[in-house]
Amino acid sequence: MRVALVGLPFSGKSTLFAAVAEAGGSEVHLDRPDTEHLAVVKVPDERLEWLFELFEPRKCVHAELEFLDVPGLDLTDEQARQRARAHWPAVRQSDMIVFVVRGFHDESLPAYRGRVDPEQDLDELRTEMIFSDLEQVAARIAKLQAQLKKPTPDREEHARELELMQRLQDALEAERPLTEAVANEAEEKMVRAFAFLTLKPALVVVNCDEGSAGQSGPGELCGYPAIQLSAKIEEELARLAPADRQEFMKDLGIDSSARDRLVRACYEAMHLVSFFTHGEKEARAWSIPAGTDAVTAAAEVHTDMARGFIRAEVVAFEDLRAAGSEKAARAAGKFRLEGKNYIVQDGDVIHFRFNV
Ligand SMILES: Nc1nc2c(ncn2[C@@H]2O[C@H](COP(=O)(O)OP(=O)(O)OP(=O)(O)O)[C@@H](O)[C@H]2O)c(=O)[nH]1
Ligand SMILES: [Mg+2]
Repeated sequence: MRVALVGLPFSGKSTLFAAVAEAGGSEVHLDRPDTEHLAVVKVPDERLEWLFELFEPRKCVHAELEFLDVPGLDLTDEQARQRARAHWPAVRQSDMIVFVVRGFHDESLPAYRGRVDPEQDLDELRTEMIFSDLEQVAARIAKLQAQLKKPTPDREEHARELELMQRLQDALEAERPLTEAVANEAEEKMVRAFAFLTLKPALVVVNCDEGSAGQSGPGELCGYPAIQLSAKIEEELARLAPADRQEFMKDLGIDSSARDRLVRACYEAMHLVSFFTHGEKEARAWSIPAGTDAVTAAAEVHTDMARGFIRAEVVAFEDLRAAGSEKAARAAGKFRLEGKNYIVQDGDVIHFRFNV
């Protein structure tokens, strides 16, 4: 899963990116400010660490999330805007968008358009995304209309798609969310290849003043879920030794690091859940969309496990932790045998039984 950090110039994207990447054990080299940078971040999960200590396999393998640091989008003049638009394809290839907006005040760093106003910044970004999606929709409509003039065998399908694209166009022009315009799964399939920006899960990070770093923030902004943090403080935190970090965080009233909060918020926005597997070799966390069935989850681990799926032996993490050991959890009747259609729950510890 890839998360794109998107924002207007100098909102603190690269500072946040560095903080998250460094805390996630990955080195960052921000040598070129005009290109995207990618970092792979381990998803923190104390449940996985608990399992690792209990079962003592050789390795502990965290789930991973990719963060893409996108250069700031300057929309103040046409030339800059052209350059900004060159970054949308990379954002389209990402699974979700994190808007990083400036909420900090700093006289030495002139604010974009002379304002520190997260809502207006978000509105400007959203308008640009709508514009970009509209262009794609218009191009597709023109193409479909041309095709419909010819007696091709796919006429019916094209007509259906044209009707859908026109509906999307109406929604975008009225600044209504595309999620409302796409009516069902079949339509969702039809639009998937376009990777519309305004259809992506999104989250806002308000990069606030250092003094507000410990405050919880607005919760929601312009209809997006929002969190608040100070990128600058988080970057300093990420560089400290873990022991000093705890103390510094306590002083500032920060209860969890930017990486932890951001990753958690991204999981929520993408509706991802985690399940765990363990064996002699490793204890491992896996991420899947909420609502995934057992056989699809098994395919994540190994295609053979899905092909030869017999049963999933499942214990909820909290039941295992409460029992204290696998043996005790079994004795308490906490292990279940589930079939292919079982919907995997967040925190399930699973042993797949299969036969190939
Ligand atoms: N005071 C203050 N300055 C910050 C904060 N975050 C970033 N800055 C400063 O703002 C400037 C830009 O930070 P970057 O992280 O490079 O911002 P960016 O959004 O990546 O910038 P572009 O990629 O050029 O759009 C740097 O001088 C940072 O030190 C913050 O939370 N508080
Ligand atoms: Mg940057």
